[in-house]
This record gives sequence, C-alpha cells and structure tokens, in this order.
Amino acid sequence: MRPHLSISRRTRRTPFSSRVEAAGASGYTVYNHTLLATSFRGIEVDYWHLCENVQVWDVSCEKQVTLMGPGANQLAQYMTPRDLTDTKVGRCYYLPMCDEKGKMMNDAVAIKVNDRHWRLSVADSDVLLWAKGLAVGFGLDVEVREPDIFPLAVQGPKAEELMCRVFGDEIKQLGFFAIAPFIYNGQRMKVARSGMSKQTGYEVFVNDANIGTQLWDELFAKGQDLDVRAGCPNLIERIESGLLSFGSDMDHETSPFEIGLEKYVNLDANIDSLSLPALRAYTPSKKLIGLVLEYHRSLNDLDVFVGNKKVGVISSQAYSPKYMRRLAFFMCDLEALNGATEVEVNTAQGRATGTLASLPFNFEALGLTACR
Ligand code: THG
Repeated sequence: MRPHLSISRRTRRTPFSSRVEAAGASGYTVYNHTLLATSFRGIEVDYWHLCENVQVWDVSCEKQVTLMGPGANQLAQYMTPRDLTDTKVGRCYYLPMCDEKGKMMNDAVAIKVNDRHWRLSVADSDVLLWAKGLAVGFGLDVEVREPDIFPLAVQGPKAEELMCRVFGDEIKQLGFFAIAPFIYNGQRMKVARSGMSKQTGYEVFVNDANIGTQLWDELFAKGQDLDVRAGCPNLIERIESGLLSFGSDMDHETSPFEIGLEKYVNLDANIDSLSLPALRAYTPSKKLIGLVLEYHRSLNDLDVFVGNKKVGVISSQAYSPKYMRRLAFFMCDLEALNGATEVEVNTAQGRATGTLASLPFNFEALGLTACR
C-alpha cells in the first residue's frame, strides 16, 4: 500500500478544501502547515491545461503575515534588504527576507495596505514567529498577526476573460503586480495581478470564507465554456518560468546573491535593514544555475558532475513536454565548475550530458522552440 498523508487539525484545511477534493486532487503537500494540492489529472495534463486555458488554485497556504501599527514600516524594512522607502499603496513587491547573516528567511509578495500596515504573503517558513521575535526584541510598536485571509489564484491565458465575467471589465486596468479593491457580493476584497505562474494570472485575497466558496462556485459556473478547472502551482510551468520555491531552491543557509535575487537587494540604500551589513560583505561562491538535459530520462540522483568531480546538486527538476527536455535548477559550486559549460548527471540509462543555462531560461537563445 502506498503511504498516505494523515490529515489533522495541524495540517490546516482551507475554506476551499472540500471543493479541491471534489475536483479530484490526486496529490498534496503541506505548505505553511496548510494543505496545498500538487496535482489533479497528473502534472503534464495539468500543465497543458494551465498553458492553454484557465485554472482556479486554492493557495490559502500563502499565509498573510500582517504588520500593523506605528512600527510596521520599520519592521518590514528590517526584514528585507529591498529598499521600501518609495513603495506605494496599490502595488505588490517581491521581497527576499533575510536574517542578520544575510541568509534567506523567506521570499514573500508584500503589499503596503497603508503607512502603518504591511501584509506579507509568505512562502513556506514561519515568518510569523520571526516577525514577532523581531518586534519584541527591537521594542517596536507593531502588532504581528496572521488574519483569516485565503488567497485564491486564477491563472492561465483565459484568466482575464473569466475574472472580467465575475468582477467586471475594470479587472483589465490592473497592471502586472498591481493590487486594488473590488466588490464581490457586497464584500470588499483585494485582487492582484500576480501568481506563481508566468501565464496571465490574478490572486483574490478572500477575507470571508463563505463568500469565498460562493466565489469559487461562480468562477466554475461562469467559466464552463472556457474549460475552467481546479489546479495548483504546477512544477513544470514553475521551472520553465524560472520561479523559485523556498525550501527547495533556497533555505536558511542561502544568500539572495546565490539565487538571482540580487536585483531585489539595494546594497547602497540608506535604510535600516538587518541583513544589509552582512550582504555588503558577502561574495558568493555558489550560484543557482539552469540545466537542460537532452533526453526524457529520469534521474537516479540529484548530483551534478564535471568528469568525476561533483560540482553541485539539483534543487528542482521536471520534464518539459513543451521543449522536450528535462529542465533543472542546480546549486553550483563555482570554483569546482571552473568555467565548464557542460556537466553530467546519473540517469536510469547511465551518464547523460547537460547544458548550463542562465536563469530564467531563455529558450530561444538555447535554440529550443515550443512543440505546441
Ligand atoms: N503569490 C503570493 N504570495 C506568494 C506567492 C505567490 N508567496 C509565496 C511565494 N508565492 C513567493 N514566491 C514568488 C516567486 C516569484 C514571484 C512571486 C512569488 C513572481 N516573480 C516575478 C518574476 O520573477 O518575474 C515578478 C517579480 C517582480 O516583478 O517584482 O511573480 O505566488 N501572493
């Protein structure tokens, strides 16, 4: 018998869990102590559907750590090396969150609700505990909470059409990473143009569980002709898009410089950020690099070699049916790599050669074209 996941109150359900089950979720993971589906009809079938249609995802596991009070701005700035000085209400900000050693605590999508209120939509680590510790330790006048807000993502090329049918044509005004309030069934809810895919997508921050399930049902009723399906962040699409996953591609020992997040680190900013002194002094010796493998072979292990020398370990990988290659991210020891452009991995059929690629993947530059 295959092992199964024992679900209890500790593995929190969400307002949408019964809908996700009824839609045929075939796999789950636990993310921020909460259920997150990983597949429905199988990740390849789910993948093609996401690339061509529209899906509704229960991403309630993206917990909303809320900082409220006069010290909210100061606490938010302590937690990230990205300069928040000129941040605006109505925009989302992707933030590396780093500790005093300059190591990743989380990568979050943040919104500034107002000058005394930040909301961090967090990846899979206990940001609530860290934020509470910092608030008390620094004596900040700020309340740190995790309110009942349940993000629901609508992703795929037909997402805009479906969202317009439910929320009205004003949805079209939302630019990438913009967020604005919309009224649904008399309830004000924030909607952002964001999500864990590079397809068009939105996230609705559902703040009322009952209205949320009505919203779920209405998305399916109004999207029937668009072939709307329940879905979830898709491993294949995530890797093709070069989106990182906390816990897989980074952990509490990783520097933002090692995973391509340097563009969100403002080394020269005159700000009070816990991690900046350490980050200013740090020179990375590792880097997350893309890997393209010729054949549809499964890997025996995650080690990456140049000859007999191990140069790194794969952190995420999937077969891309669109480019007909296995794609991976691997954490590479730059000194061991010593400028090599080809590496080897162990597959079920023996050693296979892989080509290095910068992230995010540039398929055109790699000479790869989509098969459909
Ligand atoms: N949506 C929301 N919260 C989240 C996620 C989400 N929290 C956890 C996790 N996902 C955080 N990880 C990411 C990673 C990348 C992006 C979003 C969340 C992303 N990046 C864009 C890019 O890389 O091109 C844009 C970054 C930018 O322009 O600032 O979208 O999915 N609410």
